[in-house]
Amino acid sequence: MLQTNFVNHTFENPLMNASGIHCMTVEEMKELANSKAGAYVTKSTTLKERAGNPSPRYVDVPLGSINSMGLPNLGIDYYLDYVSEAQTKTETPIFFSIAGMSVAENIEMLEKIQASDFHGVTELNLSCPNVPGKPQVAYDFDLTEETLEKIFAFFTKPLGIKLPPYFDLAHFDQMAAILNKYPLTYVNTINSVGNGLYIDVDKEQVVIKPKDGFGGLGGEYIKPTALANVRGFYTRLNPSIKIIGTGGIRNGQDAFEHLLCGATMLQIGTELHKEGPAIFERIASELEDIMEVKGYKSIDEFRGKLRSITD
Ligand code: RRO
Repeated sequence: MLQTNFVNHTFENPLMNASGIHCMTVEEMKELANSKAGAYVTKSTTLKERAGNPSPRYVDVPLGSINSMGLPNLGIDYYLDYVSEAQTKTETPIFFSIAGMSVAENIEMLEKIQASDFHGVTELNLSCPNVPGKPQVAYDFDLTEETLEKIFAFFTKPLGIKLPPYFDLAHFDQMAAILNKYPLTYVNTINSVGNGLYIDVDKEQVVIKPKDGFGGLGGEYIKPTALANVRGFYTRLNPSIKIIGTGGIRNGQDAFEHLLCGATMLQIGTELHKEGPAIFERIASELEDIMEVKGYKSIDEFRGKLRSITD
C-alpha cells in the first residue's frame, strides 16, 4: 500500500531518517537498515573528520528541537567504506549526504563519489545553518547556481539537494528557475529553520552552548513552513525533479499532509531522535490507517492533489 517508486527503485514505504539523526556511526546506520524505514541517509560528511561544536548542542524541547551540532562527522572515507559494503547486502539504494565547507570541497567529494563503486543516491546539503561564520549556500542564489554548474559538468550519478526553508514566494520562483536548469533527481525540503533561540526561563539562560544559544529548529514548530516549501517547489519544479518532504512529521497525518503537498519520499528528524528507529513502523501503520479510511489503495492516488479554495 505504501510502495513508492523513486530513482528507478520500488521502496517498501517512503519513510527515511533525516540526515544527521541516527546516522553518524556504522552502528546507528545498521539499526536504520534493520528498521522499517523504506530507506536511509548518512550524516552529512566533509572530506576530513570534524568534531563539531561544543555540547550541549542538540536539545529536545516540547514543540520540537534546537541544534547547533556544527557538522560533526567521521569524514567521507568512513561513510563511503560503509555504504560500499552495506549496498552489496541490499537492493535498496542508500542515500549519501555531503556538506562541504566550500565549492571546492564539494567538488572534491563528488569526484570521489563519482570514482567509487557507490551506486546509491547522493544528497548535496546546501543548507547547514550551524557553522560559525559560514552562511548557508542555498540563501546565495548565485553561489548555488555556480555550484550546480560545476557539479553537472562531470557528475553523472543520481544527485539531490537539501534546501533550507524559504519564506518569500519570489525566492521560491528564483530558486526553482535555477534548479530547473539541472538534471537533479530530487529536492529535499526543508532543513531546520535556521537560528532560532530557545530559552530556559527558570535559569534565564539559553539551552545550547554554541553561538550564544542560536540553533536550527525542528519538529512541530516547523511543519507549516515545511509543507509550504514542499508545495512551493512541487508546483514550480519540472516533474522529473522529485520532492523529499522533511519537517515536522510526528505521525501518520503529518506524513499524509506532506504527500498531499507533493512529496515522494519523507524524512523524519526530531521525532526519530525522540523515539528511535521504532518510529518508522508506527508512522507507516498510521499512514496506512488514514489511507484505508479515505479509500486510497496507493500513495500515487493522492500525491500532490492538495486542493485550493476556488469558489
Ligand atoms: O550538523 C549540524 O549542525 C546540522 C547540519 Br550539517 C544541518 O544540515 N542541519 C542541522 O540542523 N544541523
